[in-house]
Amino acid sequence: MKGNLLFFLLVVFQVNAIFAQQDDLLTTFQGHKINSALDWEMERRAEILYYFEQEIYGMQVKIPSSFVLQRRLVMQEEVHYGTTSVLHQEWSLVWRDTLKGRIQMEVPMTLFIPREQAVKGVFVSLNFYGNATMDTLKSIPFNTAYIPANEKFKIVNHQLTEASRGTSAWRWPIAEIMASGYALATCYAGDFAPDHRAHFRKGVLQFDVHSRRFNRHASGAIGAWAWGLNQMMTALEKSPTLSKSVPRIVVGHSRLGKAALWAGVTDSRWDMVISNNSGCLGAAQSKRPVGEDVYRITKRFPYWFARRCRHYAKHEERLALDQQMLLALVAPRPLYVASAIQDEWADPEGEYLSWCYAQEVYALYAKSPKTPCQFPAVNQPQILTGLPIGYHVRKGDHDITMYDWKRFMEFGDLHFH
Ligand code: GTR
Repeated sequence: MKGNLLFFLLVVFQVNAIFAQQDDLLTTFQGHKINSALDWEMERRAEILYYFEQEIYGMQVKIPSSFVLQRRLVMQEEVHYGTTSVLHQEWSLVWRDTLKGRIQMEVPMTLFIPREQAVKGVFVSLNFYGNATMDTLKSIPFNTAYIPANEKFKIVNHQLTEASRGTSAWRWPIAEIMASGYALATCYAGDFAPDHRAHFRKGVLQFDVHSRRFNRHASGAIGAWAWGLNQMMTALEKSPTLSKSVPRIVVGHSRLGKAALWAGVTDSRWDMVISNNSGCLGAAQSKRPVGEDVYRITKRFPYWFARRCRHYAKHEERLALDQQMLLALVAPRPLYVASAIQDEWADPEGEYLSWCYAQEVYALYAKSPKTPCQFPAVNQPQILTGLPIGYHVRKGDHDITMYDWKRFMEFGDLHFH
């Protein structure tokens, strides 16, 4: 009885860590000045990562140690995109509980690898409506998890239909990616966490040890998507057709851009991190009163974040510093942020500012030239030799387009060759 009461009190009055207001990325919550990359990593980086776990995205997903990830090759074939010969593989990622001797979760992964040249890098990305929407290839199986209703993608009764095939192909310029020598792997985000407030726990979060109890710091859907991306990398590392030395690039658009950033931050195996139009609680500044704010995002999508995140709704002033803290956690690895000028909801200039302010941490690692924080003109990408971070704002609206992918590949070419 006493034990229960104590547990109840602990749950209800969870003590929140105090994160002091900051006006400097390089000053710790305790007021220590950071002067070196070592101090950054040992002190400041660690506390900022903890801050984002506790306050925004929730603690990193942790599944029971009896679960093992296995991969099964379901199908492979040679396909052609223009003159490029491509190996198309369908994988099934399986989490088996070795204690219970049963499969707890199964996620299909679609992989494309250019065949006739050394692979320059592999883009790893989640999709919004199922793998089969990215291309018309009949050999891509249908995901069976819940899919949000959407006429544009021909989703009927929350499932894919034959007419869904290739409906998001404009977002996946496979021909260009393959011709440029990059591989591409994708999974459906909803397999890791369905994008719905009533269903989001039906993916990995049902096994997350932190989500088991009433816990306002447990992960939301973004954390589950990030976990999925990190697991995809683990699966790819074992791939016989993709050498381990191939650089791994995590990329995502919009809500999945937030997830790509969180994956890049929580798993240092990523060699490059790309955010496309990630907006509020992605790359954008939270304290700039432009576009989406914490109140609106947590009201509409409360399940994306830790429950604790609602504490900042209409109270952005309570947040420590701003989202440059998140971007800086990628350092010293190459980071690319992409915006679109008409995407006002994501606040392109706010995305740019976080990117620009994060340079302070990159400067601890190398004497890289810092660009002054001046919002660039549309379609004038900041991809410069010696600069570990890249940025562009393109013309047009909220989307991920050929223009964006071409810049990502230029940025990859610059850093990996
Ligand atoms: C919007 C949301 C944004 C962004 C976007 C998307 O409704 O407010 O934060 O994530 O969805 O994912 O397309």
